Amino acid sequence: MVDAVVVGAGLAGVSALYHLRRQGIRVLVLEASDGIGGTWYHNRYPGARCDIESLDYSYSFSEELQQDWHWSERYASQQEILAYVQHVVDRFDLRKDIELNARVVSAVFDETDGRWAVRTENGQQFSAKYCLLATGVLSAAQVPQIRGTESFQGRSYHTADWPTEGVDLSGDRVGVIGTGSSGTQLIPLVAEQAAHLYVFQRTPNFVMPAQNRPMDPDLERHWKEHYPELRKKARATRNGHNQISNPLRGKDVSPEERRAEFERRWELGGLYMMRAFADILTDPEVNAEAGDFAREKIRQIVDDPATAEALMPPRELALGTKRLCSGTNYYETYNRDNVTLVNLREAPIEAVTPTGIRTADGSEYELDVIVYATGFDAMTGSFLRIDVRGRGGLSLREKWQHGPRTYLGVMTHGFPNLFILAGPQTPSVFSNMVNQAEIHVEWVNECIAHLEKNEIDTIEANEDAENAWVDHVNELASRTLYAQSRNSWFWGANTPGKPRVFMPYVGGIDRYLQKLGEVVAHGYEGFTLRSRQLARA
Ligand code: NA7
Repeated sequence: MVDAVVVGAGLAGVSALYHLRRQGIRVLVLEASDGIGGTWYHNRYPGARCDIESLDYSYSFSEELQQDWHWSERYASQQEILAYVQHVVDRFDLRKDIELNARVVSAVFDETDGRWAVRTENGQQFSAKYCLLATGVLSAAQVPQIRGTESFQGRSYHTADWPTEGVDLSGDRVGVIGTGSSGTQLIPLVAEQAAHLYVFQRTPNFVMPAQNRPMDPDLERHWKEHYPELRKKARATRNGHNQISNPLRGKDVSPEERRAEFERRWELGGLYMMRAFADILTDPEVNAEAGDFAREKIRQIVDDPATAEALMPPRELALGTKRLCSGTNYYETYNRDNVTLVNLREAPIEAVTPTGIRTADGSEYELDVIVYATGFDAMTGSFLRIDVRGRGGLSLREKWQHGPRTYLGVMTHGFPNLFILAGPQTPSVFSNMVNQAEIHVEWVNECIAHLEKNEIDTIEANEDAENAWVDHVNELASRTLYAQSRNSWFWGANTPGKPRVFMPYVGGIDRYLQKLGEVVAHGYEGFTLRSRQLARA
């Protein structure tokens, strides 16, 4: 008998276990796979690396942990983040409450006893007062429906489901489909191994140089001396980390100053370009200039002008409205003799054949290996793959059929005591995910403490508060360039049949945190708290 079931043992699930257990809640974490670490367990493809700096992308709950842990690089590799999560789990003795190979298939709220019945694929059933979904926004891998995929006689891999033992590609003819964050990180490393690499590119993305390097000892010392204030500072920013943002608006400075700032951002690397100017995501002209700057860089780096042209993101794709990629030697890789860019905008993939890939212009690419770097059913996929049912048998899939509906991203009306961690309608993917996860876990932890202390049975989001939050999320997004470039997973555009609804919250971590705090200060405003005897709004 447990008090809370947490679904998923990624960064959010592990944090939830740590916090809830400390307040005496009996917790069980159910994890579908055979290892801990969530996205960092599965995305083991060569080059997988975080695009938020490692010192920021880490838990803040233990001063000893942050003092002891040493990050070896500016941006941590997948292996290092995975080692970190496993260290945390061992250090705080969390493993004993995590059950692996326990894929949750359904979670059903029973109104008679006010508890959640959670069932796994292998038939286990658990009952808990609270159910926390920590299944991640980028965890439901997406395999495209391309004719003939099953007929391929070579080897196929998805970046988000990379074999634990690794893959030897030396001497192989490899085709990579997809040039998002995963593809653009992977491509330079595959090119070094493969006999020949064919990159099948549908939409060219903006890829910033990561400027990764070994950890600067002075920077690490500075962080270790000032962790509490740097964590606090991160929470007072829009994006939940300490990357330098320029408060100036691009339109208020001269073209020369804008250019100098773009150059500086290119050197700072990675996502820093997103913070070049306060209006980079709202002023089309400033954004277009940043895009032109990046296109010019591509032209300078790539030797063959036709390849450079094909690698340039189209002008209608505002910079950053598809998640900006952060890579190492990405454009340089196209100067290698063993790399060919296949421009799917000219001729899309027609079929996967037993021996490779055929495009619509009749070209046949003979391959030994196909790598699908084709992303995720993002933001909602992992939640909706579970049959979640609330009051009166209400199905979450049905409720969200036209897009996610939540109050503060943390709960959804009709589903008492169901908490959604770092999911849709939160800053999540626009922020530092560890910070976002911790913010949610702290809020839920405090909420559960409040319920327990006051002998309250259930908490549920009110419909009107939820409607207002959904409107607010949409309204903020409509003021940005995201509203004009809808071809991204932020809009569900990459998943066939998914409604085109903008899913993340663009208001920023700072504003979001303030709202979470206000709701609590006003006695859980917008929620209904019920106990056996009385119901009060
Ligand atoms: P993304 O960013 O969704 O990228 C997927 C890529 O796969 C993208 O280039 C897609 O092209 C391409 N794709 C998808 N389906 C097809 C088909 N059928 N044919 C050709 N190309 C296809 O996923 P990632 O894993 O790279 O990154 C996801 C997030 O993880 C990332 O944003 C970071 O936040 C971490 P499209 O752009 O749709 O034309």
